[in-house]
Amino acid sequence: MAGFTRGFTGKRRDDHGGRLPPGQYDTGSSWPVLSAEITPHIATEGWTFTVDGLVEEPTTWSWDDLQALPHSTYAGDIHCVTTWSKFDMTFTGVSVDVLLAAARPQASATHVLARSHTGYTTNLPLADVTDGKAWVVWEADGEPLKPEHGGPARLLVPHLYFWKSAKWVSGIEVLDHDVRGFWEQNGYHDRGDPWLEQRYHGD
Ligand SMILES: Nc1nc2c(c(=O)[nH]1)N[C@H]1C(S)=C(S)[C@@H](COP(=O)(O)O)O[C@H]1N2
Ligand SMILES: [Mo]
Repeated sequence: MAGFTRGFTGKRRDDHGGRLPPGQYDTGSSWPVLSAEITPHIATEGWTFTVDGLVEEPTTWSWDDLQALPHSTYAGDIHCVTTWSKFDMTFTGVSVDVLLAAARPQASATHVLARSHTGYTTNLPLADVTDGKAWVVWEADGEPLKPEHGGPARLLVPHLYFWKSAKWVSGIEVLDHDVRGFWEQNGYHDRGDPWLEQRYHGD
Protein backbone atom coordinates (compact mmCIF):
# COMPACT_ATOMS: atom_id res chain seq x y z
CA MET A 1 0.00 0.00 0.00
CA ALA A 2 2.78 2.41 0.87
CA GLY A 3 4.40 1.62 -2.48
CA PHE A 4 1.16 2.31 -4.27
CA THR A 5 0.77 5.65 -2.48
CA ARG A 6 4.31 6.70 -3.42
CA GLY A 7 3.79 5.73 -7.04
CA PHE A 8 0.49 7.53 -7.20
CA THR A 9 1.84 10.74 -5.66
CA GLY A 10 4.81 10.63 -8.04
CA LYS A 11 2.51 10.76 -11.05
CA ARG A 12 0.44 13.66 -9.74
CA ARG A 13 1.15 16.98 -11.34
CA ASP A 14 3.10 19.28 -9.02
CA ASP A 15 1.78 22.80 -9.68
CA HIS A 16 4.45 24.37 -7.47
CA GLY A 17 2.00 25.98 -5.09
CA GLY A 18 -0.16 27.37 -7.88
CA ARG A 19 2.73 28.93 -9.81
CA LEU A 20 2.67 26.49 -12.74
CA PRO A 21 0.04 27.42 -15.37
CA PRO A 22 -2.10 24.59 -16.84
CA GLY A 23 -0.27 22.25 -19.22
CA GLN A 24 3.20 23.54 -18.26
CA TYR A 25 6.20 21.75 -16.69
CA ASP A 26 9.12 23.09 -14.67
CA THR A 27 12.28 23.25 -16.80
CA GLY A 28 14.42 23.53 -13.66
CA SER A 29 17.82 25.12 -14.10
CA SER A 30 17.87 24.82 -17.90
CA TRP A 31 16.75 27.71 -20.08
CA PRO A 32 15.74 26.43 -23.54
CA VAL A 33 16.49 28.58 -26.60
CA LEU A 34 13.65 29.02 -29.11
CA SER A 35 14.36 31.18 -32.15
CA ALA A 36 12.88 31.32 -35.62
CA GLU A 37 15.99 33.18 -36.79
CA ILE A 38 19.69 32.44 -36.77
CA THR A 39 21.07 34.25 -33.69
CA PRO A 40 22.26 37.71 -34.77
CA HIS A 41 25.24 39.27 -33.06
CA ILE A 42 24.23 42.88 -32.51
CA ALA A 43 26.69 45.39 -31.07
CA THR A 44 25.47 47.95 -28.56
CA GLU A 45 27.22 50.61 -30.66
CA GLY A 46 24.68 51.54 -33.30
CA TRP A 47 21.87 49.68 -31.48
CA THR A 48 18.60 51.61 -31.32
CA PHE A 49 15.12 51.23 -29.84
CA THR A 50 12.24 53.21 -31.35
CA VAL A 51 8.69 53.93 -30.24
CA ASP A 52 6.62 55.18 -33.17
CA GLY A 53 3.18 54.94 -34.75
CA LEU A 54 0.31 56.69 -32.95
CA VAL A 55 2.44 58.70 -30.53
CA GLU A 56 2.91 62.43 -30.01
CA GLU A 57 6.72 62.17 -29.95
CA PRO A 58 8.20 59.33 -32.02
CA THR A 59 11.41 58.59 -30.10
CA THR A 60 14.59 56.62 -30.74
CA TRP A 61 16.99 55.70 -27.95
CA SER A 62 20.62 54.69 -28.39
CA TRP A 63 22.13 52.08 -26.05
CA ASP A 64 23.54 54.85 -23.84
CA ASP A 65 20.22 56.73 -23.87
CA LEU A 66 18.48 53.55 -22.66
CA GLN A 67 21.04 52.93 -19.92
CA ALA A 68 20.54 56.50 -18.68
CA LEU A 69 16.82 55.87 -17.98
CA PRO A 70 15.69 54.59 -14.57
CA HIS A 71 16.32 50.84 -14.30
CA SER A 72 13.95 48.31 -12.85
CA THR A 73 14.06 44.59 -12.12
CA TYR A 74 11.48 41.85 -12.69
CA ALA A 75 11.76 38.84 -10.40
CA GLY A 76 9.48 35.94 -11.23
CA ASP A 77 8.54 33.22 -13.66
CA ILE A 78 8.38 32.84 -17.47
CA HIS A 79 6.17 30.49 -19.51
CA CYS A 80 6.79 29.23 -23.05
CA VAL A 81 3.93 27.96 -25.23
CA THR A 82 6.00 24.80 -25.92
CA THR A 83 5.08 23.94 -22.26
CA TRP A 84 8.19 24.79 -20.27
CA SER A 85 8.07 27.30 -17.44
CA LYS A 86 11.10 28.63 -15.62
CA PHE A 87 10.77 29.86 -12.05
CA ASP A 88 12.51 32.61 -10.14
CA MET A 89 14.31 34.48 -12.87
CA THR A 90 15.46 38.06 -12.51
CA PHE A 91 15.70 40.50 -15.41
CA THR A 92 16.98 44.08 -15.35
CA GLY A 93 16.06 46.78 -17.82
CA VAL A 94 13.76 49.74 -18.35
CA SER A 95 10.00 49.62 -17.92
CA VAL A 96 8.03 50.10 -21.14
CA ASP A 97 6.04 52.66 -19.11
CA VAL A 98 9.12 54.90 -19.08
CA LEU A 99 9.52 54.62 -22.86
CA LEU A 100 5.83 55.24 -23.54
CA ALA A 101 5.81 58.22 -21.18
CA ALA A 102 8.39 59.87 -23.43
CA ALA A 103 6.64 58.99 -26.71
CA ARG A 104 3.10 59.68 -25.38
CA PRO A 105 0.58 57.37 -27.12
CA GLN A 106 -2.39 59.14 -28.67
CA ALA A 107 -5.86 58.69 -27.16
CA SER A 108 -6.87 56.29 -29.95
CA ALA A 109 -4.02 53.84 -29.20
CA THR A 110 -5.17 50.30 -28.33
CA HIS A 111 -2.43 47.87 -29.46
CA VAL A 112 1.28 47.64 -30.15
CA LEU A 113 3.43 45.67 -32.55
CA ALA A 114 6.85 44.86 -31.13
CA ARG A 115 9.63 44.46 -33.71
CA SER A 116 13.03 42.85 -33.66
CA HIS A 117 16.20 43.84 -35.50
CA THR A 118 15.78 40.50 -37.33
CA GLY A 119 12.27 41.30 -38.62
CA TYR A 120 10.39 39.19 -36.02
CA THR A 121 7.17 40.82 -34.84
CA THR A 122 4.58 40.15 -32.13
CA ASN A 123 1.33 41.94 -31.31
CA LEU A 124 0.09 42.96 -27.88
CA PRO A 125 -2.78 44.99 -26.45
CA LEU A 126 -1.39 48.31 -25.17
CA ALA A 127 -2.76 47.39 -21.71
CA ASP A 128 -0.40 44.36 -21.62
CA VAL A 129 2.73 46.51 -21.91
CA THR A 130 1.69 49.29 -19.49
CA ASP A 131 1.36 49.60 -15.69
CA GLY A 132 4.52 47.69 -14.81
CA LYS A 133 3.89 44.60 -16.96
CA ALA A 134 6.62 44.90 -19.64
CA TRP A 135 10.30 45.82 -19.87
CA VAL A 136 13.16 46.16 -22.33
CA VAL A 137 15.82 44.06 -20.57
CA TRP A 138 19.56 43.52 -21.07
CA GLU A 139 20.39 41.42 -18.01
CA ALA A 140 19.12 37.99 -16.91
CA ASP A 141 19.98 36.43 -13.54
CA GLY A 142 22.71 39.02 -13.04
CA GLU A 143 24.49 38.37 -16.37
CA PRO A 144 24.35 40.33 -19.63
CA LEU A 145 21.63 38.79 -21.81
CA LYS A 146 23.30 36.25 -24.12
CA PRO A 147 22.80 36.69 -27.88
CA GLU A 148 20.78 33.44 -28.13
CA HIS A 149 18.37 34.80 -25.48
CA GLY A 150 17.92 38.10 -27.34
CA GLY A 151 20.95 40.11 -26.24
CA PRO A 152 21.86 42.86 -26.26
CA ALA A 153 18.22 43.55 -25.30
CA ARG A 154 14.81 41.90 -25.56
CA LEU A 155 11.26 42.68 -24.65
CA LEU A 156 10.02 40.96 -21.47
CA VAL A 157 6.27 40.47 -20.99
CA PRO A 158 6.31 37.69 -18.40
CA HIS A 159 2.57 37.49 -17.70
CA LEU A 160 2.00 36.28 -21.30
CA TYR A 161 3.53 33.29 -23.15
CA PHE A 162 7.16 34.00 -23.88
CA TRP A 163 6.79 34.37 -27.67
CA LYS A 164 5.46 37.87 -26.86
CA SER A 165 8.89 38.70 -25.39
CA ALA A 166 10.59 39.64 -28.67
CA LYS A 167 14.32 38.91 -28.67
CA TRP A 168 16.71 41.48 -30.25
CA VAL A 169 13.91 43.99 -29.86
CA SER A 170 14.20 47.10 -32.03
CA GLY A 171 11.03 48.95 -31.11
CA ILE A 172 7.34 49.22 -30.52
CA GLU A 173 4.81 50.58 -33.01
CA VAL A 174 1.69 52.00 -31.35
CA LEU A 175 -1.56 51.23 -33.24
CA ASP A 176 -5.32 51.79 -32.99
CA HIS A 177 -6.06 48.18 -34.04
CA ASP A 178 -4.52 44.72 -33.70
CA VAL A 179 -1.98 43.64 -36.36
CA ARG A 180 -0.80 40.03 -36.11
CA GLY A 181 2.88 39.32 -35.63
CA PHE A 182 5.03 36.43 -36.82
CA TRP A 183 3.69 33.54 -34.71
CA GLU A 184 0.19 35.01 -34.55
CA GLN A 185 0.01 34.87 -38.38
CA ASN A 186 1.03 31.23 -38.02
CA GLY A 187 -1.82 30.27 -35.68
CA TYR A 188 -0.69 31.40 -32.25
CA HIS A 189 -3.18 33.26 -30.07
CA ASP A 190 -3.40 37.05 -30.31
CA ARG A 191 -3.08 37.52 -26.53
CA GLY A 192 -1.39 34.40 -25.13
CA ASP A 193 -2.38 34.32 -21.45
CA PRO A 194 -0.76 31.15 -20.00
CA TRP A 195 -3.29 30.98 -17.14
CA LEU A 196 -6.12 30.74 -19.72
CA GLU A 197 -4.03 28.41 -21.94
CA GLN A 198 -4.40 30.78 -24.91
CA ARG A 199 -1.93 28.90 -27.10
CA TYR A 200 -3.62 28.95 -30.52
CA HIS A 201 -6.38 30.91 -32.28
CA GLY A 202 -9.70 29.79 -30.81
CA ASP A 203 -8.27 28.81 -27.38
N1 LIG B 1 13.12 37.66 -32.33
C1 LIG B 1 12.55 36.57 -31.78
N2 LIG B 1 12.04 36.67 -30.55
C2 LIG B 1 11.46 35.59 -29.99
C3 LIG B 1 11.38 34.35 -30.66
C4 LIG B 1 11.93 34.29 -31.97
O1 LIG B 1 11.89 33.25 -32.64
N3 LIG B 1 12.52 35.41 -32.49
N4 LIG B 1 10.79 33.28 -30.08
C5 LIG B 1 9.85 33.55 -28.99
C6 LIG B 1 9.53 32.34 -28.27
S1 LIG B 1 8.44 31.25 -28.96
C7 LIG B 1 10.00 32.11 -27.01
S2 LIG B 1 9.49 30.81 -26.06
C8 LIG B 1 11.05 32.99 -26.46
C9 LIG B 1 12.27 32.14 -26.22
O2 LIG B 1 13.24 32.90 -25.56
P1 LIG B 1 14.55 32.17 -25.12
O3 LIG B 1 15.15 31.56 -26.37
O4 LIG B 1 15.39 33.20 -24.49
O5 LIG B 1 14.10 31.10 -24.16
O6 LIG B 1 11.43 34.05 -27.30
C10 LIG B 1 10.40 34.61 -28.04
N5 LIG B 1 10.96 35.72 -28.75
MO1 LIG C 1 7.79 29.87 -27.14
